[in-house]
Amino acid sequence: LYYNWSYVGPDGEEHWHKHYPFCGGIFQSPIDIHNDILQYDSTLLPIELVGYNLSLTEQFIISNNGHSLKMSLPPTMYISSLPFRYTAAQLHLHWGNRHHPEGSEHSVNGKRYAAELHIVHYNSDKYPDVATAMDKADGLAVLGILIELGSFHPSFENIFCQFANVRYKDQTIPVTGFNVRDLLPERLDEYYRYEGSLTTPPCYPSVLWTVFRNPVQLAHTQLVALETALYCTQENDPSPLEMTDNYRQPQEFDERRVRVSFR
Ligand code: SG5
Ligand code: ZN
Repeated sequence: LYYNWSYVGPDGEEHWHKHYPFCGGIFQSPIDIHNDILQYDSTLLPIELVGYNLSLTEQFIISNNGHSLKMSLPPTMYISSLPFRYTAAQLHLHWGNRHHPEGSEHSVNGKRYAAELHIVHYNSDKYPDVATAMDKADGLAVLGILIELGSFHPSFENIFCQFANVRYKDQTIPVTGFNVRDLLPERLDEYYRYEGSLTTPPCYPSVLWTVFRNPVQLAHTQLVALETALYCTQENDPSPLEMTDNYRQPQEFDERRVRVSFR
């Protein structure tokens, strides 16, 4: 079912559409969020999160799938301020490399940030699980958190301290809970909103995107750890491939508008 894809070479993003036609289709993400396409929308309410403070006695799985680093999230965690309940499924990251540490997917007025955190949720009012929801127009809601270079962020260490255990593709490690709210910016009322897609194959146009206006900061040491710790390949692979630059280029956005919750 899942044909090989990558961010470079003969399986790179310009070839995705051959095996995954939606990648050449409509409503694609990410985009450059620039001033000319913004439209203030007074109906955009502050994002409200429930259950983001994960239990210290429960275990969650961090895994490397060869494209990113993911942490599974429990169904007790959801967004309550959208027209449907969107229940959390997983979080993952996109980043650049040590020499070009600009690896966010969304950019703002042409400026790419260092990295980007995605918290993927599915419409649990209408669909039983994320796999069923992921190709439905109202199936997914992803929160995008831009990451810039700055001061040390202790909460990200809950994930980053596991790098050594998931260096290679298909490795997994259980971790105990922490407060995922702490990975988000302080202000949850200022954000960009548009209808888009998964940023990786199969690129389904099923995502209600929320990208927060304010970035969070990681220290240089934390960014370098993210950029150098992981591999796209399995442990015994004779030609190891570093997991870097796992972001897609901005997609065309003619006719579409990004709604903004702030003036
Ligand atoms: C990453 O981005 C995720 C995908 C995610 C896509 O490739 O990969 C990881 O987190 C590494 C394990 O997540 C999975 O494959 C887990 C099932 O795809 C989905 O979330 C499908 C529902 C695309 O997500 S994104 O548009 O937010 N970037
Ligand atoms: Zn993503």
